[in-house]
Amino acid sequence: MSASKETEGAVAVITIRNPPVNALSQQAVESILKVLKEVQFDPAVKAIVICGENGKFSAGADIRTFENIGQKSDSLSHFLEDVNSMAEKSEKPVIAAIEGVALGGGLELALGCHYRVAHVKARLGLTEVLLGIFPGAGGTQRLPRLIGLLPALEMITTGKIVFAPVALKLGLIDSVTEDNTIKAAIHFAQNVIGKPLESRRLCTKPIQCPPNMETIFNDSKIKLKKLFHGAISHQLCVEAIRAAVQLPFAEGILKERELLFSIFNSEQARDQAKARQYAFFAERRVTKWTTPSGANWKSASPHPIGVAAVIGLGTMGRGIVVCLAKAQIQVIAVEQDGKQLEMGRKAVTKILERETLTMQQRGLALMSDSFGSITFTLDFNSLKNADLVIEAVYENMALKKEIFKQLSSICMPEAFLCTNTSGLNIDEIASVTGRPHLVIGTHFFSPAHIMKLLEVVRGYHSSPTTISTVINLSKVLGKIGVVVGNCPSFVGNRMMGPYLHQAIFLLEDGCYPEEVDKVLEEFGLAMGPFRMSDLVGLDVGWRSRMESGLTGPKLLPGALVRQREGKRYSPLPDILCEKGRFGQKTGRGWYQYETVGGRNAVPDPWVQNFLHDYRKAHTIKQKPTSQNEILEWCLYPLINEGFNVLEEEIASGPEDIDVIYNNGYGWPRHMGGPMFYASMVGLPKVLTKLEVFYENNPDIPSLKPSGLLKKLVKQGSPPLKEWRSQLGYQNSKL
Ligand code: T1G
Ligand code: NAD
Repeated sequence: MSASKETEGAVAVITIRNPPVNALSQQAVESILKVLKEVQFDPAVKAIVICGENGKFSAGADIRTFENIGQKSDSLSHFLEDVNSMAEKSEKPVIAAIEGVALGGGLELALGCHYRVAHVKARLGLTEVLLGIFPGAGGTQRLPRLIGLLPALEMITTGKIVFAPVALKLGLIDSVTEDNTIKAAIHFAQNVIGKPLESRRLCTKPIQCPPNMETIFNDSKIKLKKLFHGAISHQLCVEAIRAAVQLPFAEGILKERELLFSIFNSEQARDQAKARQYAFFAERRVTKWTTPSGANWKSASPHPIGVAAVIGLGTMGRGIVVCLAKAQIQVIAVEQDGKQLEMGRKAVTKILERETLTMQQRGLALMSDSFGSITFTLDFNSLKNADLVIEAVYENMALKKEIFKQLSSICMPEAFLCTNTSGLNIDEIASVTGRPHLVIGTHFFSPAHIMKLLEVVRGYHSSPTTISTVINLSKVLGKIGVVVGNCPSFVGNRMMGPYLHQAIFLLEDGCYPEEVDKVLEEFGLAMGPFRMSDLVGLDVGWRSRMESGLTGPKLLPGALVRQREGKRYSPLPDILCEKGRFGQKTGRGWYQYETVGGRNAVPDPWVQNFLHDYRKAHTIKQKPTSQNEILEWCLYPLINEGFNVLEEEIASGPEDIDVIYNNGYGWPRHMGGPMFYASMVGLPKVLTKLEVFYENNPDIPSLKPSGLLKKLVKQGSPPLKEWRSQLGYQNSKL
């Protein structure tokens, strides 16, 4: 952990060294400060270049030292600002040579430099807000002075990362190179030796401000509130930028410090920061997968995938084709008939056109001007060339088995066979093939080209190489793969079950859809259960309930309306479907929409009357339910199912579940994930509530407290990072 100096003629090159990402620990910053002072006083040095070792400038403050988030990051930020200020005041030009990443404090350091030269593939951003804090080393004061108020507001409040070509357009950097960045920066430095530096010091630069600034700040706060419900750091970013506009630089720096300090002084803001930082490390943790049999990320090597095939180009298949093509993988896209093939082709082309536009806007076209080629075909024999096949046909076991049987005889013996099923038994699908060790679930989320999550469902026979190959593929696709076990609905959807049932029971008991949704959306979920059900389509669940005889023609005669096999059952969603209310796709569901396919959910008086009549017909007494009760009724059963999932070794740790919820189910990151949230609420409280719920509702089995939850409480509720050690196999072979 150090910074070293070499000289190239009159140019001193300071290299930051703190692998793997040159994070700015206290020691690293001290070291930079020391070398920077040294070169200031060296008469032979006429210009200074700052760079990072191993192709990375710096990923900012060392998050590993944030355990005591308050004190550490606060003092580190002050210290880093001293370095930035020293670089800025230097009488010798200081040039940042940016390769790889300049994020958070890394970019703040670069902003203290007089010039910035970046490699074309470098990524730059003030990402602190995503960790629940905000730039505390002058970033909120310097960035608006450099690139203007509006772009700075966007970058700082959202943590947006830009690639070098866009950074150049924004004026964030002075030069882009495709060659050796350090050499380019040295060359740049030689050319600016002796030139006046005053205009290069951002601390002296005025901010160009539009006249309607107050409106801009207020609108920004409203927008951020909608995007990140209840998240404090985003709002504080706006205040810090407001200070940059209203105050002289030195006072702005003090205000930035004061605001940062306010995060550490507020319990809620501190908890949010802890949750975000936990979520960051949880995503890294899940890459180190392990299975009950002892296979793990270290023991298996992935196979590269050059050619992939997708079967079925419906909602999911088309998105999957796009992901693969964008990752420059050659794709064979197969459909069952000409009409579906043509529809699939058109849909894929349209998404790719949109993606190209977005990539151009983000300055990415320079790097990847081509997608992997796509062959659209009806010919299953073309699958013989694929290294890996992803099946995405209708959710029907007989059909899937038929297809896997065919794949087993057509595909190369070493080809991996994946299914996108959202909950069917992987082992049953694998059983019809001659290679169950190469069969695995790849559960993408809709829209597949956007959602970051991939549940990788290991079957009983899935080999470590198969798991490793799919996890590696998820990285290549820019996704986060989480290895889970094989059980009905896997992890995410399985935990959704009790949550959705409970939300519907709340309607029977007196709530309205908009009331329940509001509570969960204010909590921070991207969508409440009813808006989400309307988006997915109520018919999806209805069909599966009909299939399993819970409703429809297969329902046994004499079944009670509100009970199935002794358990509480609500027929409300079935009745809505019988009335043709499938959600957005029919313009009516739990809400009404302005048009068929409309997205703007409006409370529907019809639903309110219907619920009123239903309660009356079934003599259900309307119970008043507080907002907090709604939250607990919905979230605690979901969390309880999470503990069951852990106990059954379906997920290997609480981090796995939280990563799934943060990336696939719109769980707010500043709440960490459902298991992290449970640990913050306190396990004894969650358990006590569930015990009461279950005692009063013995006909709802999902309320029965999980054995693992009880065990953890009995052991004094250890911190989340110790839960794994309570599970059967975790970490045993790591
Ligand atoms: N500190 C410590 N470790 C870090 C780190 C950091 N800032 N960034 C990454 N790592 C570790 C990571 O845990 C992993 O470790 C390894 O590096 C490789 O990362 C003063 C207070 C840089 C884009 O928000 O976004 O500056 O798991 O697997 O996919 O105002 O990591 O192998 O043991 O993610 O190539 C702001 C966070 C800090 C950047 C690389 N900085 N990092 O992605 O590899 S706050 C950030 C990232 C701050 C200032 C404030 C990404 C990456 P391990 P990786 P990657
Ligand atoms: P879909 O109905 O939109 O598309 C299925 C496609 O498969 C259709 O285009 C159909 O023509 C094609 N197909 C059917 N039989 C075929 C055959 N024999 N050969 C080739 N193509 C055939 O379905 P979807 O929503 O894309 O779902 C596909 C799979 O993904 C299902 O298993 C589903 O459970 C799962 N899934 C869906 C979602 C979602 O939100 N829609 C999310 C995750 C997983």
